[in-house]
Amino acid sequence: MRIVAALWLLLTVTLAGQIRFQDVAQKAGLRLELKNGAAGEFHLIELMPGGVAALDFNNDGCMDVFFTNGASVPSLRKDGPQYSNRLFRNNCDGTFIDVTEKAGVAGEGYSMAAAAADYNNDGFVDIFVAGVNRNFLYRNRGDGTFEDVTAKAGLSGIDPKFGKMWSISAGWFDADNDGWLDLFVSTYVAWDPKTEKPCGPPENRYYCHPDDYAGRPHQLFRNNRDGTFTDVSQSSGIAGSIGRGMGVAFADFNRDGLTDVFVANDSVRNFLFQNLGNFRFKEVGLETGASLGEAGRAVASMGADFRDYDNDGLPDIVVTALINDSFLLFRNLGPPTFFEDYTIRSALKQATQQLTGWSMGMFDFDNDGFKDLFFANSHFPHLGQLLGIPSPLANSIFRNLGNGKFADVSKQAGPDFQNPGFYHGAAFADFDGDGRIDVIVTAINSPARLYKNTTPDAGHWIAFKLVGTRSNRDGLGAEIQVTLPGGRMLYNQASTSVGYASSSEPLVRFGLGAQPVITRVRIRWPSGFVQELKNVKGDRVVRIRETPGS
Ligand SMILES: [Ca+2]
Ligand SMILES: [Ca+2]
Ligand SMILES: [Ca+2]
Ligand SMILES: [Ca+2]
Repeated sequence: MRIVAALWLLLTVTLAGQIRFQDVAQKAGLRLELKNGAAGEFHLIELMPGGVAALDFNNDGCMDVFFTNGASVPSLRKDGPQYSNRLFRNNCDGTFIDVTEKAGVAGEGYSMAAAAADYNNDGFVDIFVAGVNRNFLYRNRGDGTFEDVTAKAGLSGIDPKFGKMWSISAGWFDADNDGWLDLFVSTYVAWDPKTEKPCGPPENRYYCHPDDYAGRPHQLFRNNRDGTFTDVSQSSGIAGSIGRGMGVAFADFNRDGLTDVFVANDSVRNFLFQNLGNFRFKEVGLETGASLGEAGRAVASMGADFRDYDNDGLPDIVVTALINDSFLLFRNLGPPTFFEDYTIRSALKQATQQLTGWSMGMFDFDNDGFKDLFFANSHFPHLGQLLGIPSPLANSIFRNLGNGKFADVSKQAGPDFQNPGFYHGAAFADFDGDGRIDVIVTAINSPARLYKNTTPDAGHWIAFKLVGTRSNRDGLGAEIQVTLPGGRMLYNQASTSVGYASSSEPLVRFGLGAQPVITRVRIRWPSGFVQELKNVKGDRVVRIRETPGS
């Protein structure tokens, strides 16, 4: 068995090409310059925007793009088209067209994040937009237009105690596995432009440290299955842990069939909310080891993904952070203690120490059967003044070597990948349907990039489009185990909440290396139903409908 595994590894390593990206945003007509509204007053919100979503709003099989955008500061008004949120339809021919006006999703206020999923199970993906002091829910009518149902749904985000909140990320998951998606909203800090004090000497103003602002509770909204939601932040225990929330990622870390919630916190320890069932959560970050960096230090965490990088069936956590923190990798070793800090052992520490990362994702970019890491990077603006280094950075791609280590292969990823920028949001989808996962990345005050994955000699692949019947329609929370000829197993799960403030394709994707056919697929649906398929041909998207009793 060990020899077979070693040979398999050798084969995939030999076959896999260098991961490469080409920026095709301009050519594809995907034009969005993220505007943060900064006008020299150094309001904290200006540092944080840029969420983007990959979603198929018209069900033609081609992934579309929704960009969030900022507003004037301090008015928080989108007082010009430069601040409009934007929806681009994928024409399925390598180009996109701006359909914002027709779709009715230009938005209002200062937007931060997008979370896409089908909350009402009608087969059309809906969009939740999180922002400063106000959130929006757009219901997809199915005819290319969206209805603002925020008030009706009860999702404007006003907290009974704290009032208006600065929501910074959000994600859909089925907390109680009743077949209807619930909503988690990550809250940053108390912020009011009228009372925000200036920081730094008068002749050299700068942004204040997050420690200068009070934290606020995260929010959980239960889907009432009738288009309305109930705020269960208090009763669920979620509001009891106050951090400075940033990215949100979901997985079932302890394999009990209930989806758990990881929240990256800025300069406060990270939270892992264990789902106890019946809308009760317990924050177990410290006791499970998923909270702190080296030497028990809280890091300035921003984005996170919660997937199985070492194919042992247990979802792991990778977190982006600030310069000098290094990013974090928590490997899930199972019970009783679960997570252990593998940042050094995975070779991520040295390689990320001088980076500041925002959105990220754990996907198999060369389809060799091992999930790699993409990081959207940039230091805070004006950091140069303080540290004597430039703030714009190039993005990073780290290849999973299959032996527990990652290698920084960014420099070999092509000339388009070397351009520095103020990169923030990133969403992942196969926009051109060639089986190689692509990336859309936003950059503050400069054009978004669409990195087409042009990796030569990428391996075989398969992607599953889930259609839940008892489970939520998107199948979010479903876990898929793929068995390759020879017995090797790969794991992934359905989640659109990936990285920072962003939302990725709902498909569950696998790189298969040299194997064009898989021996077995086992799907554990959120309903608890387990479905199996045998001898499935790869290199295509396979639609799987949940069929209990079949
Ligand atoms: Ca589409
Ligand atoms: Ca819908
Ligand atoms: Ca890989
Ligand atoms: Ca592609």
